[in-house]
Amino acid sequence: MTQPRITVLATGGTIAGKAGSATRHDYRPGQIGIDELLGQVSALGIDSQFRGQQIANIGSEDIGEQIWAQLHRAALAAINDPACNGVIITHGTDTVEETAFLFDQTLPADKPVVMVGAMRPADAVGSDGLRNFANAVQVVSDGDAAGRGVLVVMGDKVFAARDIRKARTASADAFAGYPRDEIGLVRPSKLEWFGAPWRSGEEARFAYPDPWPEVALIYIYAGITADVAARQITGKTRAVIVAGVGEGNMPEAVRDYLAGLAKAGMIVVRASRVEEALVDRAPSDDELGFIAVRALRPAKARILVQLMLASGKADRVAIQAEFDRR
Ligand code: DAS
Repeated sequence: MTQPRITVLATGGTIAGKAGSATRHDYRPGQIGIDELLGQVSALGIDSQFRGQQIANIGSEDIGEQIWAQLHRAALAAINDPACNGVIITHGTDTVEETAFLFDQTLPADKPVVMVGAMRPADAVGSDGLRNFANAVQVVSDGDAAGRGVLVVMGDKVFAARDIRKARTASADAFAGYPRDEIGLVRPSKLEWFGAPWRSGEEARFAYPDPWPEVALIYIYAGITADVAARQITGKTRAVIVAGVGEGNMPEAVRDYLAGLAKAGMIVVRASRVEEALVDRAPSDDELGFIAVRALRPAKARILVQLMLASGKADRVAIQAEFDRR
């Protein structure tokens, strides 16, 4: 079999980070360039050809529209290149779930795109970066990896973009999935999938947004007032995602305020701040003009609504249908 040809797009994060000491707690993300990382990978004896491209070298808390646009262009170019068999994106773990979901919705599903990060800097005791990278190579090179959307490899688990979230701040086992947990298990030498690809041959679901519509995200807590909620809405806001308590609940005054916005045409989506939440439509949603998020986390719901608004799909029924099919 010929060697898989893999494009590696590097953005930084802890997988490219160094502490300067094997035991220090603080460290700087994005210290190792793609050439150095691929040099370390070549010492692992992996039988693949890599083409590296440094898109950024930052902590993923700083990733946003500008770097997303560059990264998306590079990923699409690699997917369209017949000489490339798959794409690996190295990324910080803090926002990998958002980039994964955005790309999952805006890239075709016919070539594997695998994101990977690390929880421990490259020079820490028990550093996980190289192992995670070797696992990502195993996944991206697998004949069954395409048709599952964007995948994220963390530790020995493979997650789908819709499901993954960072669930812990300090552990090499920091990620979890919901409603599905991991969809595969991987080691540098072996890969097992739990189920067949479900998106084979699928085109990108949405065009890449330009410009990005403004969508607010309001985090609900005990005691939040309608005034505090209103401060997050500007004249340009086209939709609001409410990270509600429990099953997408909020204080009555906030609900009345948002129902007023919905009456005036604003898209209002009830999501939940609970880690594993399923927010179904309630009878009151019809009356109030709200949309129920189903299983998506608030930040991913925000991206989905932005994609829909940017594609001219501002209709409430269409947006609810989109959440229902996720
Ligand atoms: N600051 C984090 C980030 O870049 C660290 C990490 O990668 O885990 O997302």
